[in-house]
Amino acid sequence: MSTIPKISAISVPFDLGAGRRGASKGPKTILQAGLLRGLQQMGITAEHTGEIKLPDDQAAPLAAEVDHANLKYLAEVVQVNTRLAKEVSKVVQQGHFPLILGGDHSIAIGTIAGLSEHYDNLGVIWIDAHSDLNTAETSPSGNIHGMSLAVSLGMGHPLLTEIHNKQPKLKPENIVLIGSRSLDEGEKKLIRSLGIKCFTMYDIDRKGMAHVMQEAIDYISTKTDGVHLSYDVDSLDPLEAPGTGTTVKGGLHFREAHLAVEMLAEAGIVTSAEFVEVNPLLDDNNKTSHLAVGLISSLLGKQIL
Ligand code: B3U
Ligand code: MN
Ligand code: MN
Repeated sequence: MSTIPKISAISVPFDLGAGRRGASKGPKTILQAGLLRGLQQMGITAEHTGEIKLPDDQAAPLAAEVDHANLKYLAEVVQVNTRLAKEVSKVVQQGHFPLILGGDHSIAIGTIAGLSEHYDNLGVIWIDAHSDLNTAETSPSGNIHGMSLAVSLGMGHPLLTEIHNKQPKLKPENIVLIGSRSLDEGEKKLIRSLGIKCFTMYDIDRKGMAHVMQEAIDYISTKTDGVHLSYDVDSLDPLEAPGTGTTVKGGLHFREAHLAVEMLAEAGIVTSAEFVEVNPLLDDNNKTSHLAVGLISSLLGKQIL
């Protein structure tokens, strides 16, 4: 990235959108792995703006009111994402680069909601083993982290789609999925019917990561006024990133994962990013937190030479 604005890191220690607990501890271990120090050593100005407050008892009456069949912890997800959307919007308003540390992937709902206030044509690069395009009707689990991209497209419970007003937050033609290898039937149908650009692991194997990333960059950069990178660490192979809740074998290798963010840095198109689903309780010696720090540093311009 040529000129990097000040980075404002926001921690979201929330994991009720996932099926397993522990991703709430992700932000702390990513910070402990030396994220801010590393960025400062690169000459980047980075601050930690603090943690998004977790759901409180106010969520309980809301939970009682709403129909939340197959939407686990709906009220809590709504509350946290409403707060996150406001914070992200504030950071953009200040002219800083929002760097969100999850947390499970349901927090993309709040991130994208906050960003959408400032962009008419927000692009999203979604690096993930999954597409997170389920709704309550198609979800096999009821876990909202598997629905966040659908919500951002305006599909799902109104309490989720109406967070931070603007609807929908995203257009299907402004999304690129990369690393997909575990898609539910309803998600496959949606990807096809909406024509969402999707680079599966097959495409990465067939064409190579450099080719896929160049296609993705060319596809998204001309028609968007900002690009958000939503990076789920389960996109990596479980051998590289064991500390995450829903591992799927056959994922990105360390070098492919880094090349993707290095090419994004070189293209200079990314205007915000989030790194999600780091679960230290499942990790091997904080390997996945250190990996996340490496990926963030590369995204923000760290080079080998
Ligand atoms: N597609 C499945 C599994 C899943 C999605 N995201 C994660 N897992 N991390 C679901 O439950 O929606
Ligand atoms: Mn995900
Ligand atoms: Mn995933």
